[in-house]
Amino acid sequence: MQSEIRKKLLDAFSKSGDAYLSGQAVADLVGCSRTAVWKQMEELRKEGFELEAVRRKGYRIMKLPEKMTADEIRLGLETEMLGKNIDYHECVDSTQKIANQLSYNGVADGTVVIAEEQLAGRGRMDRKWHSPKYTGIWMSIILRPNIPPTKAPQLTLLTAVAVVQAIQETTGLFPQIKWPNDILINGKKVTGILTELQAEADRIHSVIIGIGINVNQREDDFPIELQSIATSLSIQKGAKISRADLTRNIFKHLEKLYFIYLQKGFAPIKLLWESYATSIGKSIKARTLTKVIEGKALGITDDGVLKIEDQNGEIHLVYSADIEI
Ligand code: BTX
Repeated sequence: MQSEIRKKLLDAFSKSGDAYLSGQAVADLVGCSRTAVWKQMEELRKEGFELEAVRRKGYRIMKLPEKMTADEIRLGLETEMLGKNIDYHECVDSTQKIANQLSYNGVADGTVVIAEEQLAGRGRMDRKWHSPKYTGIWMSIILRPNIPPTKAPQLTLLTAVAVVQAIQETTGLFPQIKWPNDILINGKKVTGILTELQAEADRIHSVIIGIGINVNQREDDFPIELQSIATSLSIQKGAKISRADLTRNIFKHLEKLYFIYLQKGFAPIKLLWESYATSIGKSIKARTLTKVIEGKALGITDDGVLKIEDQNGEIHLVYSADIEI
């Protein structure tokens, strides 16, 4: 109940922008007493929101908190289902672990687990994902699409497109995608995506999409071994970036593409993905678990599988690999 009031309250402030909202107007919009409104305002203040209260005019939000709270993300959120339910944590081992558990317990489609810091952030194949406090976006999104498990890799590609679009909209930077899931700026990794499944042989229960974005790290916030391969949006932009704005934009773009995908399939997403891909048409080396394939990246199949043509003209389909360009 309290959180419902809070959601409506933030919704009202999102719509009012810089204008003041009177206590009575808020109470009417939210559908509760003025005392309840006042209590919620105090809660927002405790979270770090700076609120201005002016007699006979009402309230408005002056400054957002340094931390990326769930409420700050909700402020101005335009989605129908994605991010409506946010499970926010200060510090966790891995948001994937929590999302897996929540998903198993039947939580709503579009639920997102977000943490300010991860102590054991996971990459693919049990690799580590460096996730220091207050600097990045570390989140796991739970989706329940009605698709066979074989199609799940398409959602990784779809997510990469959504993240690129959201980064462009929020920062003006132009990232590129390296198959299947790395997002790079100037050749350095700014985002990693990890997709995990809860499924039976022919049916998906849920897809858990883990997204890690380096947002406000400085060069020396990265461990030495990552400094030559990783970067953050703020290093590239030369300015601090609002993590809440970017998160909200990711929800917006991801939901839009996801709805298109559910209606029309992968074809429209594939076109977009190819337009952002850095490796297509180039000579690449794909390291799979069992072998190394060298050749020209021709593109992806309708299922999101990478096609490589080697120097003998033989076409290889690559389902999972690390790519060197
Ligand atoms: P990946 O296997 O493609 O990339 C992992 C590799 O990337 C590491 O071995 C390391 O070389 C490098 N790396 C580690 N941390 C960073 C970083 N912060 N920036 C750039 N490069 C790095 C990519 O796996 C998938 C990552 C998903 C992370 C999200 S965060 C939220 C969710 N929870 C969780 O535990 N994982 C996901």
